[in-house]
Amino acid sequence: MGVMSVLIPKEGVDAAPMRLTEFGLETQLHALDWRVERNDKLLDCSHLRPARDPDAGIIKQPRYVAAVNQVLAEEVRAHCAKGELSLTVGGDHSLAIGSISGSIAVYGEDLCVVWVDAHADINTPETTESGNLHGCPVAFLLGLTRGQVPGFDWVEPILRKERLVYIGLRDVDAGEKRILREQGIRAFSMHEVDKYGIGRVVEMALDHVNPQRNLPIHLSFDVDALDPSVAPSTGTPVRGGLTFREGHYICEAIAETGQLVAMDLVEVNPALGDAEALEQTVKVGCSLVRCALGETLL
Ligand code: NNH
Ligand code: MN
Ligand code: MN
Ligand code: MN
Repeated sequence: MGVMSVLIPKEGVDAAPMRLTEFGLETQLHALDWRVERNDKLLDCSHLRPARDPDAGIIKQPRYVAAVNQVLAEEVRAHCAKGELSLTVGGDHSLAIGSISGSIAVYGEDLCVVWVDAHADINTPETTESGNLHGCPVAFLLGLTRGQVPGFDWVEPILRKERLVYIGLRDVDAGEKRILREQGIRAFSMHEVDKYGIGRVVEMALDHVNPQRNLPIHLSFDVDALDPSVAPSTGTPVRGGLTFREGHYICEAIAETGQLVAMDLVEVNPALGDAEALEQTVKVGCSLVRCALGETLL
């Protein structure tokens, strides 16, 4: 089988990549016949932290997050350009600004993004209530923020909203709901998962972004999409989430398309919860990646 790389940012949830590695992610991928080329350039991002990084309005650490993402974008771009599948293990979801900038630099407007999350992460500097950039990556990628946040002028907002689809939403801010409505972005919340079942939801989601199943897919998987009983060690757990099987089904169905070119696994936070919660969350993270990379039940 092909080649992949593991790229590893960044702060707050910075212990997660090592935990997944310790838990055997690389070995598990070898067992699935992947050659793994690990890229540790961003395992420690502290050298990228500027001496002074004052808030930009309400936005926290804008220059630092921008600098890490700029490096990440180039690393992902280089891996994708070699035809490798790029796996970015986070870290928080702000890293998708860099990872998707990298994959889209290679695949262009064809790139489809399947965003699996309890949250829409489409806040702009105007709508964000928290000032956390992990709640804003999609707005950057769609060009809803251009020029407003220091450090991010390198981002080429070329993701097309027709190529973006959400699964698992259930905690969407008022401003985000307005943006989703105004932009006409397709989203399958937990309501649709309950109504149609995960099989039909994934089919409808792929029909929307990738009707012929011939376009490259970037899967951005936030573990908080899963129910907190399944993935407890995460920063913003929201009840009523995807079951263990629903989460894995999404990954399996995307693997079946044969079009996965990049994946993010984000928001595992080893600092939250007890040892048992952490082991459970890390294990789930590893198995989601395995399923997306071709592990089957039979
Ligand atoms: N919407 C909130 C914010 O913008 C929460 C985002 N938190 C996440 N997103 N974990 O996936 O701050
Ligand atoms: Mn976070
Ligand atoms: Mn997220
Ligand atoms: Mn989330």
